[in-house]
Amino acid sequence: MLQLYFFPMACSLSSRIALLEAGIEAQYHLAHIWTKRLVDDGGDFLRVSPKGAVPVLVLENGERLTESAAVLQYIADVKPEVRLAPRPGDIDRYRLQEWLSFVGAEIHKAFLFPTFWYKDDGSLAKPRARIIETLSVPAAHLAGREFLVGDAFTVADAHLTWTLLLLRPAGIDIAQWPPLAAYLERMQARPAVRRAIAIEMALRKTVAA
Ligand SMILES: N[C@@H](CCC(=O)N[C@@H](CS)C(=O)NCC(=O)O)C(=O)O
Repeated sequence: MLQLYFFPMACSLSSRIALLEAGIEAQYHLAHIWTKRLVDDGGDFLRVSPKGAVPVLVLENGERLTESAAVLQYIADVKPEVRLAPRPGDIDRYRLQEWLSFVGAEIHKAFLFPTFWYKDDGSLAKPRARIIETLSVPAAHLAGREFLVGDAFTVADAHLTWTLLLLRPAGIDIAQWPPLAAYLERMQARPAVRRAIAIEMALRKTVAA
């Protein structure tokens, strides 16, 4: 069985969404990303992954895979019939990777990570100004489109959805991009997305911020 190391409402949420969307049963382990301890048994998360970051996916053969873009595509490829990713070789597979990179680098690491990691120590003015321009890119893309890639939900939607959920706590009002606000509402209406959020919001209360 696949195993996912996660932290509630961190970027590993998109991997949980993908697993639920695909109907893949998995074991979940809560890794505390600040203390680097495993909540189950107090073990050292750095022994699971020297990166000390979630997500970590443990494959059936025991290999460990990190980095959301890789983990999400792996999950999609376990159940190709669910079509959470276009087939390898299809131009849309590269579109998917294009969006996974954009979400991971330009939204997650350029804005969300410094905002939640460093809090506001006065150094966040530039990322805050830039995120407004950054988010106008998916907003324009999603005007008149239901999903990021093609005409069905993919793991890129799971990943963008996670970042959009964190905008409010990061002090950014999504209402300034009506296509993004409507997209987030549609994504949150999906049973797998709702369930993933409910599970992790309940667990969030058990870990100190
Ligand atoms: N490039 C990685 C970034 C993973 C990442 O930054 N995860 C955060 C949670 S959203 C984390 O575990 N941070 C702990 C740390 O960096 O020490 C990915 O896309 O998966």
